Amino acid sequence: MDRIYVKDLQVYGFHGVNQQEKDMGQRFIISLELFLDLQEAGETDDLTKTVNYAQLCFDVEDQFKKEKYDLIEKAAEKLAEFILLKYDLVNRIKVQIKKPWAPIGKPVDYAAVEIDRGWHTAYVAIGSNMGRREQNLNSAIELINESISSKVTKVSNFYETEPVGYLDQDKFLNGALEVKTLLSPNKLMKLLLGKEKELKRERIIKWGPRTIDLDVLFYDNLITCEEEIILPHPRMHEREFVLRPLADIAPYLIHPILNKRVIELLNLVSESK
Ligand code: PH2
Ligand code: MG
Ligand code: MG
Repeated sequence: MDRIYVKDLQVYGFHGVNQQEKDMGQRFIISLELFLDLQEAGETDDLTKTVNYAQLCFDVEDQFKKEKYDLIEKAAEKLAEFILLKYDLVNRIKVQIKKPWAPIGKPVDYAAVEIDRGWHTAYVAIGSNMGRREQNLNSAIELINESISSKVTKVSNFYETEPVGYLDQDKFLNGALEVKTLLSPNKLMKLLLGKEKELKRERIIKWGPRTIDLDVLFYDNLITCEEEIILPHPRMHEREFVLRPLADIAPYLIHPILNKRVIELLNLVSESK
C-alpha cells in the first residue's frame, strides 16, 4: 500500500505523569505514516483525492494540545483514532511520539512509543428468536452504529430458520452484517456482548432462546485459537442459518482455513441435507 510520511513534526504539549510536565509542558516530536491509495491523486493531480499533509499537521497539533494525558501511549492512541476517523481515505496509520526532554535523569536521546492502527473488516452473524425478532435485529444494528469505532457497512436479508442444536424453542430470524471497525477482535467481541446485554439477552440455556445473538464470524483473514475468541467462528461452516445471509453480502469471501468461498460452503451444507 502507498504511504504518506510526516517526519518529526515538533509540537509543544502537556502530556506526562509528573504534574510539572502538565504545568510546564515540553517538546514532543511526532512522526506519522499514513497508508492509503495514492494512485488516483497521482493520475489526476487533484488534492482532494489524497490527504493534505499541511492540513494534517495543523490538525495533529490542535488535537495533541487539546488534552493533558499521563502517557504518550494514550496521546498516540487518540491521535491515531482522530486521523482514522477524520480522514476517510486513510486505511491504516503508524504514529510515533518522541519525548526528547523526558524527565528521566539519565542522558537519553529520547523516549518514544510507536503504534500501528487501522480499519478492519469483520463479519457478524445476528439472530433472534424471542420477542419482536426483526426489531431486535434492527436495534442491534443501530446500537453498533452508535459506537464511534465500529460501523455496519452491509446488512443481509433476514431469514426465518428452524432452531438448530437445542430444538425445543421458537424459530429464529437470522442475518449477517459487514462491520468496519477500529477495534481488536477482543474489543469487538466485548462491544457486541455489551450490545447483547443492552438488548436484554440472558444466558440461561446453551444454544437456547435469545432476544439477540451476535457472533463474530470473520475478522480480516485472521486465524486465532484464543479461548475468548476463536476465528473464524468454529461452527459457521456447518450452519446454513449463518452461511445463507452471509452469502448475500460476501459470497466470494474465502474461509482462511477451509480455503473455500462462502457460496461454496453454503452449497455444501445445503446439498448435504
Ligand atoms: N443459534 C444458536 C443455536 N441454534 N438456530 C438457528 N436457526 N439460528 C440461530 O441463530 C441459532 C440456532 C446458537 O447461537
Ligand atoms: Mg450463536
Ligand atoms: Mg453468541
